[in-house]
Amino acid sequence: MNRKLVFQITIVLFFIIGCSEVQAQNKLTIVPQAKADAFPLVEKGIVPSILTDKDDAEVVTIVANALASDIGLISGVTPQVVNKSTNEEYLIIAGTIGKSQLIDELIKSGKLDVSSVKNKWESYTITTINAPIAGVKQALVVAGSDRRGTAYGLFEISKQAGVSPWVWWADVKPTPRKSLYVLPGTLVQKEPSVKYRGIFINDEDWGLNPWAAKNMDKDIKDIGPKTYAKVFELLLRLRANLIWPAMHDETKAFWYYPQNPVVADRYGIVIGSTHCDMMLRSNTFEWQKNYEKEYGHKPNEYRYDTNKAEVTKYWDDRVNAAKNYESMYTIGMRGVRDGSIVGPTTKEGKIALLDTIMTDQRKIFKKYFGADTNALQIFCPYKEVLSLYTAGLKVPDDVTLVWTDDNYGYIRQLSNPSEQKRSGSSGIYYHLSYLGGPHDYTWLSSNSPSLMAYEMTKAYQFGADKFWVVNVGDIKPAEMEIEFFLDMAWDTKKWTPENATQYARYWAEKTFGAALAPEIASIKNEYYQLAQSGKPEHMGILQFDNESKTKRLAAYANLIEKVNTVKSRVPKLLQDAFFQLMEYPVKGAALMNQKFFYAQMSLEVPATDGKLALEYSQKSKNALEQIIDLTHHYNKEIENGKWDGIITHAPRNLATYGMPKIANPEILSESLRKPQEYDKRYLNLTPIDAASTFKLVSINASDFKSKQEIPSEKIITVQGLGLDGKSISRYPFTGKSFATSDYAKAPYVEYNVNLKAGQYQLSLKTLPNKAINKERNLNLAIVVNEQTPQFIDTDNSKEDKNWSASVVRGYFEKQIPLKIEKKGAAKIRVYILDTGLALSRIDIK
Ligand code: REL
Repeated sequence: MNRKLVFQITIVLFFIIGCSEVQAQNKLTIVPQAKADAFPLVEKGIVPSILTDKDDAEVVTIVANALASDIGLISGVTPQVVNKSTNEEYLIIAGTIGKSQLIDELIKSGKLDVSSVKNKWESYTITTINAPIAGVKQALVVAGSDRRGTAYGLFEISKQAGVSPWVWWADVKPTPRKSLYVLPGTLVQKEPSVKYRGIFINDEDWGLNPWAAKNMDKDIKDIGPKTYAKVFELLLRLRANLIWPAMHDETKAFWYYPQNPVVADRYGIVIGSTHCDMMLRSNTFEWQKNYEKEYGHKPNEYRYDTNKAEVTKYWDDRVNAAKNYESMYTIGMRGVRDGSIVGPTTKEGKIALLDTIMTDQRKIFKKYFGADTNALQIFCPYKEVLSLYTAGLKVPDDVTLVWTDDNYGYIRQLSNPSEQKRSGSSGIYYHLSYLGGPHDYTWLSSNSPSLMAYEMTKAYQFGADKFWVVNVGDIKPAEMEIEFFLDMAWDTKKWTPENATQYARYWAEKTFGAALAPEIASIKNEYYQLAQSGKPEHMGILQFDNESKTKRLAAYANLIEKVNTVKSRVPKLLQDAFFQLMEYPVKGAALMNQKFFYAQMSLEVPATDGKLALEYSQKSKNALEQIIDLTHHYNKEIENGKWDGIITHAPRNLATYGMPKIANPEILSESLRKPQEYDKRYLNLTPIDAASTFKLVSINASDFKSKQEIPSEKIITVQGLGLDGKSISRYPFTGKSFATSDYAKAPYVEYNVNLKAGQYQLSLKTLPNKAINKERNLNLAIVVNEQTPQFIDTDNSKEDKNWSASVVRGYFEKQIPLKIEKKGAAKIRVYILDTGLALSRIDIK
């Protein structure tokens, strides 16, 4: 190497190292050992008080108390939360800029610099200040740009001190410590990537609702203010700010209990409502059940063309009630529940009516807020509403367009260039849990971080930065997936398709400690991988070939063993957390596979081998019994029954959760023999073939021999995505789409295979994605041995008849004929014409 080059490299390294050091300082570091000038968070049984301003937003004091209780869990001593300075040498001072006198004084005196966060959205700075006020030696200061900024800042201290956001919701208890010190330095937290970030509690009838009725809001036997207070605290710990409350029949509407919105406001949480609950009304309860009580007469039909007066008043009254809260209104109209708007039957008629409805809804906003643009509004083109929108329905520019996934985690559509210019921007409604066809998945939670990162990064790159909400079912057991979704919403650059598979390790370390993290992460990732080709809830509608069954049984047996091994090393303090976050979902998934496979195997053994048939029948039955036992343990035994009612092994009593047909039904007890109910919608469902293992050649898409990229983008391998846990995709998603006539200019990958001369089938397996928007496609061009290209459209939205199968088995498949003229190495080149297409496997038979 010549000297000049060495010098240049040194300079570059100097800058890289220098910059990363500057960045490294922008963080809050809490360590167990005393260091010079470090702030003692816990020292010899002494903890500093937390000083807040009584004129600041209430959430600041609420979260200060939560932090105090977290420090109490760590040290055994709970700090006081005070409004006046005490005689202590050390204090935590927390407040909102412009709301807290003390914070404002510190700024004025030049001791606190808030220039990078002031007037920003939900930002904060945390710093140590020596001699901040008379008599105080040192303070740890949290200054928020607004009320939630301060709250997130306070919880950052708790998090860095080792307290998981799931400390209460999954009993992740922090490691006890005798001392903890905050190193001197400053953390400046910039604005979150996505402005409104939250969860939708849904299908709560057999989990959250019975549990809340039994353990939380016992007075009303429902999900009410006490439950919501805990939900809101969790949201703040997860740096979220929005709720779509529960809305099923068993639960009374959020607004029915006057304390619910009050609690939301105290916690600084924005109240919205789901895609069909317009204008913050919850129709299943408020229109169908409670209208007469509220209005003194029975309602006419919930439709706007014939019953405008009643519907308008119903909406108007809610806006009046909600006007002083931080609220977000869903506009437009659907049926009472998750169905199409009632009235006109043609598309044109529906569009015209929706147009009138939105105009009238905005008149209500004008009445209460001075201008129709002054209310936060979303429009959600969910299910059939998307087709009305794409057929020309106009949505006011300031309204946020909330795109949705197809209920299975694959986003249906994103903003085109002109939509990206809308002042209301766009957002996403995403599912981790779903009730509906082809088959519910409301029991466990298995949509992987890799899939979420792929879809949500794409959404963000296409402008969905205003609103992200995720359907979380009953919250439990979707803990890690919820946290990942909200972590992404907070900082979309931190978690991307390229590193999402590492999230499990990051999360496991924060939750269970560094020593156990590698094994826990590998269990989690394997759990997601197995669910990619068949969710536990879908095992009853999937047909696997024998080789796949054997492989899955072995893989799950291995997972159970790993769970047991790790469990034996988990500290006693975290045993219940481990059960909730790891053991129950992983074993549940494994046992669900065993239940179905052994049942099928019992029926397949030759009639002469009754012993084997009986053995398989027994194994199937044991699997179900173990699921029931584990569920009982979850509800009744852990944490002294704290979670009683939160989980059932048979949501909605669907047949899939019962005993499948076995060779020896006589071994079943009466209760196991009782058939579960089948939802009528599923009766005609033909089992769907899962990925088969038989083929001549199977190539993972990432095993290409060469590739050709184009400037300003690359071809990435997304770990944890697709059938074999690796898929390739163009990145970023905003790259150009190539017309088929231009295919030769598109990026490509090339594979070499050795085949005899002859006629074959080439099968391409991709993620069941949809084209990003109507102006783009999801095309591939396949060129074998420089022959003429064959074009393949992999857009799963265009193939409605295959959609169900694709999302359940986890891949979209297209087959083309492959002609090999002479024996030897064949060159298969795959041009990737579009972004948003993830190729996972190429099979030849
Ligand atoms: O039952 C309902 O109406 C809702 O639970 C569903 O329609 C929900 O909004 C939908 O997104 C499914 O998850």
